[in-house]
Amino acid sequence: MPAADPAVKNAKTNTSSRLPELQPAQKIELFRQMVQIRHFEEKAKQGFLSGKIKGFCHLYNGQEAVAVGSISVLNEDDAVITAYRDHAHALARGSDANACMAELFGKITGCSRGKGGSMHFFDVKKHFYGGHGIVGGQIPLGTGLAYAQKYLGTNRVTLAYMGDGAINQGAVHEAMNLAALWKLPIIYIIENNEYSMGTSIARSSAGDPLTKRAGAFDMAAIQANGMDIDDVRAKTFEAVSLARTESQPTLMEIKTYRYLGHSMSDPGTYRSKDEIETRRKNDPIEIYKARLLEQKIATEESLNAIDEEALAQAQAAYDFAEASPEPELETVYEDIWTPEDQIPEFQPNHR
Ligand SMILES: Cc1ncc(C[n+]2csc(CCOP(=O)(O)OP(=O)(O)O)c2C)c(N)n1
Ligand SMILES: [Mg+2]
Repeated sequence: MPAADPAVKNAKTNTSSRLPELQPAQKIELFRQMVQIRHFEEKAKQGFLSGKIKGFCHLYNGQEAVAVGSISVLNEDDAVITAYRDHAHALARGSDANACMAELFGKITGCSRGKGGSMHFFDVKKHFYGGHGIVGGQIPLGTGLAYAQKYLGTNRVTLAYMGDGAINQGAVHEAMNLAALWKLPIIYIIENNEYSMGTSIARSSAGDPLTKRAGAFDMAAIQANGMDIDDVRAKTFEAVSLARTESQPTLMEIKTYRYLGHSMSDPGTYRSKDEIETRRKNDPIEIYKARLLEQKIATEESLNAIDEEALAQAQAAYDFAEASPEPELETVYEDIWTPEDQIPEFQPNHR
């Protein structure tokens, strides 16, 4: 895949602050997170195929550098919100892998107490606000998070992710209009994996690049290569700096590719095996691994050990999920929103 274009020229991007160079241990941590997500998804696939995970299940294989790279430039109290392909974002935000796997299994130990499933991970303590099944539905919600962050005088920002299909939803444009008007500290990230279910981007979206849409709102825009975690980090950092220092929104398009079907129920008849095999050769984990080796930051053996550890962790999460109990029937009446249950950090007296 060719490298993504540099910043789109209508961008009012901030070039003053520079992305700090990572320490070797931090680089290895990024590798670890991507590998953790890959193994988690492979286990989820196994759970679904064996009938233990039911309902919807959208996997993230191939897209790991997007969630890990972009979330890695955030502060811990910044907000993250995404669509239904949400396992990676929760894990990159630091959610417990056992609780995530248990959510897939519909168990009470899950991050949404087994009542959300794959599409509805949630972890308020990690400032992760879901996991949303309505295409584009998380974008007005994310815009609301950014509005609250600004209104309450916090210096926090929001990353709101969507797919390349979601950018065509009306509510996305309504939200972007308000974010530009009200100068909200939000970064809209389009994860362009080239498909909306079985429809290729060429058949679903007019206008290339998708960041052109930002021009209508005089909003900053930037593209990144989603197979290169360093590029994702650098570009997201620019957008986050603009949001944090000038309270300006940005539309990002991160070019990526998903290796597996849209969901576990997708037979995948709309693209060729050759296409997938070719794209797998540009794997974000392998690219980063080669870079770490070239920079002599790690050895082949040490990275293989991380891989094995991540596999063992995914297996442990799987075992934990299987052994966990189902939610009691009465829990169906719990966790229903009331004013007293509002998220504490968005209460007016909270800073
Ligand atoms: C409002 C709405 N319309 C249709 C659907 C059915 N649907 C689920 S996923 C999807 C495709 C979205 O593709 P994209 O935004 O590119 O995200 P990706 O799955 O590639 O991550 C569609 C049409 C839905 N969930 N919500
Ligand atoms: Mg897509």
